Amino acid sequence: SEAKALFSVVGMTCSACAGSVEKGIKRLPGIREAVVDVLNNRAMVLFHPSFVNDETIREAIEDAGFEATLFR
Ligand code: 9UX
Repeated sequence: SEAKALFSVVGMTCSACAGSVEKGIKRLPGIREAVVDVLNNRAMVLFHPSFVNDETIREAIEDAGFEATLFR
């Protein structure tokens, strides 16, 4: 079944920043959907937990250049 994670993402200042985060997340296996909200500093991700987990997604956001913490 599917899992949902919400991350707090610090440092996004424009929609291109949000685009890099979204692209970085969607490159991972097992991602169903990623919605990045630059105004509220959030990233919402739906994923298949047998393929990917919260921490791997968090690291992908960091690799895109932004500090990320699991919000819920
Ligand atoms: Mo443009 Mo967003 O350089 O950092 S992608 S402000």
